[in-house]
Amino acid sequence: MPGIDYGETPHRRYNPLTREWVLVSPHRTKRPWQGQVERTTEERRPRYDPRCYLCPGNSRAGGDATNPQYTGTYVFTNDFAALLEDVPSGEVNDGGLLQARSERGICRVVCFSPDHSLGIPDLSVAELRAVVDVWAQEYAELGGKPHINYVQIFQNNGAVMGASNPHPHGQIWSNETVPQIPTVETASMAAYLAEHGSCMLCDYTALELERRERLVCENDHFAVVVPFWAVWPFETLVLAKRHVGSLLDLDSAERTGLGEIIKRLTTRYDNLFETSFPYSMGLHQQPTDGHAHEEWHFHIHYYPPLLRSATVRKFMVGYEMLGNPQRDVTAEGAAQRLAALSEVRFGER
Ligand code: H2U
Ligand code: ZN
Repeated sequence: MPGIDYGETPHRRYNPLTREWVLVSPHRTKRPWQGQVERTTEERRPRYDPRCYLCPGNSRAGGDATNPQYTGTYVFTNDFAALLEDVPSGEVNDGGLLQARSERGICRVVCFSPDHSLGIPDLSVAELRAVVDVWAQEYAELGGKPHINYVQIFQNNGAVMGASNPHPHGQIWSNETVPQIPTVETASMAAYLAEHGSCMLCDYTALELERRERLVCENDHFAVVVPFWAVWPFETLVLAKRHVGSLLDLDSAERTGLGEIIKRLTTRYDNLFETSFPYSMGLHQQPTDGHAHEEWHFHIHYYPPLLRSATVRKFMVGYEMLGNPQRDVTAEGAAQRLAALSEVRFGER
């Protein structure tokens, strides 16, 4: 069979990490748009907000706790944690249809900066490096506990993605059971290693660095691509150039490189629609279940919902809830748009 004209022909693409498919309908980008396209005005925030439960010195919503006068990053156990350390262990199994298991875990909140007014692109490379350091420290500490087999570090950025507060912060949920998505990724990477004798994401990074059609930006240590199989319009994948399983395998230059690439990527995102760009992002690191996980290749997923402006977002509805995800703009088209943007944030130009 001949190849596919990705920019013209409806086709399906395979995600080798999650083993899912996405329907790509490039011909639909020509369809008329009659919805609203608004510009949002940037809300200016104070550097300290007396009502913010994450600002230094303020008391939290959870009750008794008060934040210290922290000057860098600050981590605390989530006052409304989804997972708890102390739960009675129990199991329901009626032979198939009804299965349940108690689950133990620890949830933390990470404040990236004491300054309430800052977004991620406003943080300096040194400040972002400090965030990487605190992530590494938490991964080591939580993952080192015998009953914690997986540590998920993530950030909801912007109210539309569920961030409850504009103060720069992220979350960590860690628990006994490796969750679904990293479980599938582990199986995929292990099967690839067994079959090819090489790492899936090392090979994928090399492919993208050679072709460059989906490359957004890179530095010595990381590459950012809109993955071939992206579902969200401007989804990106941050790939470590070296085969590392977690932040703990990064040397000092690589940790700084990670902070730098996060700053550059989020600046590009903000410049795309000249707005503080919403997203959920998360680090995928090897499970902390005591196995070596040679197949694991550290990466970060960015899932932003915006489609065509600061106010027009993609919804995963209809066919996508019932069949499989679908996109119109190709990954290559999205990558070219992101690659063409400035790395100086629009407000500062
Ligand atoms: P999000 O913005 O991603 O929701 O993260 C904020 C977290 O902070 C959220 O999980 C917690 C919420 O439970 N939180 C506290 O732990 N203490 C508080 O005083 C308020 C919010
Ligand atoms: Zn604050």
